[in-house]
Amino acid sequence: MEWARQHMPIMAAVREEFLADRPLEGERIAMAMHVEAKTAILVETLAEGGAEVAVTGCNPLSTHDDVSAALDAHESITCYAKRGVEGEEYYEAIHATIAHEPTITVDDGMDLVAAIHEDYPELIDGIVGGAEETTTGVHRLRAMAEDGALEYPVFAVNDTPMKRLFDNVHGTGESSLASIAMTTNLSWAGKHVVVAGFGYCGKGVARKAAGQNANVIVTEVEPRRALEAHMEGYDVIPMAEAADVGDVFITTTGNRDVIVEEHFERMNDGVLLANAGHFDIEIDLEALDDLAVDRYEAREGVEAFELEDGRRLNVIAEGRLVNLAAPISLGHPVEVMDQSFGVQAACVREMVENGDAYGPGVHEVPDELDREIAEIKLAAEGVEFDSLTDTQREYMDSWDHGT
Ligand code: RBV
Repeated sequence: MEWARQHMPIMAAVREEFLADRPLEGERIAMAMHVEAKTAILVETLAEGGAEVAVTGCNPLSTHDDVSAALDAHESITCYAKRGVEGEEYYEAIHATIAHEPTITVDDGMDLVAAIHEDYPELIDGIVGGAEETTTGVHRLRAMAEDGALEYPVFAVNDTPMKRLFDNVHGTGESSLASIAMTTNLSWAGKHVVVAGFGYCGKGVARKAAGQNANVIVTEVEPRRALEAHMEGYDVIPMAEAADVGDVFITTTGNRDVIVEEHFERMNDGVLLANAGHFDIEIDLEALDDLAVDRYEAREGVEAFELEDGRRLNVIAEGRLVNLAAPISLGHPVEVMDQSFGVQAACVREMVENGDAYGPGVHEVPDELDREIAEIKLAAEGVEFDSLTDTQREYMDSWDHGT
């Protein structure tokens, strides 16, 4: 945590402001996030802003138990996160977090918002608002809002430039590849790497894999994204064909059943299968289990599924998001989480200060908050940049300067 803190200048600036102003005094914040060192700095910062914080994990395998214990020792923080919890135990921790009767929720994947709406609707009146960290969570929230079921305001932190142009692209790209390389001790150079999905995360994974001298193949279902990948120079082919040639498959789509039985049937012996999406639904492991005549731990974090004809398909980190769930994983690099969590902290402050201005539903983060975080980061990096002159500003705001 101390190491993370040293590399999080945005959080340092937020902390200084929070300690001075105590903007979260009297608030109770419930959080479900990947409980590791960088997240801990966000949790502590919110506590230092005056809040009581109850926190749990948002993935069965991403918690670092030492960090969980350290957080729990803080007088204003209760941490329920534990690595390796499945099903019921995972949800018990979510419920324990909600029992603190939050006024604010901070989610990564929307499990808190869902549990509150399903099981504790009586708490909704007392909730000012929430913030959501990830693409999948924002997607779920929008579906919920469209059904008219979302009853309090939630900021789509994921959708800000300061989050997704960095965390999703560089964070997912770097940490997924690093986790796979460290877990397998295998090289990227010369490999055929199949990246499923060319959204922000897929772009990052594809770009970083190309940078490691892999041959990158992209699969897509959206025509503009397929074209974008093609124009970036990647091979774009259907998964059914990619299955024949890939050495490593990385899913980043946020959708289910991206790699299924017909693909397993065609894959080469020894392929690696990994998922970088939020949930473990992209690779159909049930179908793979049905096909397999044997399954065993090939090495720590890698499970081999042996098929009747002797081919072994290797699944990394149980198909859960590989940059956080593999045994050696550390999540995204510190610098990008500093940005994402800087936006999170600014959103929590905004909800507390101006929550009444936001009705139930999904809200974009006010652009000036995102800019504020970018400016803190640039100052910390010693990067100077230009400002518009008055004449330029006037020109940009006018429509009457023609040919
Ligand atoms: N993420 N958190 C980390 N704390 O190490 N790494 C990645 C960490 C977040 C990231 O912002 C992404 O949107 C989300 O995890 C997916 O669950």
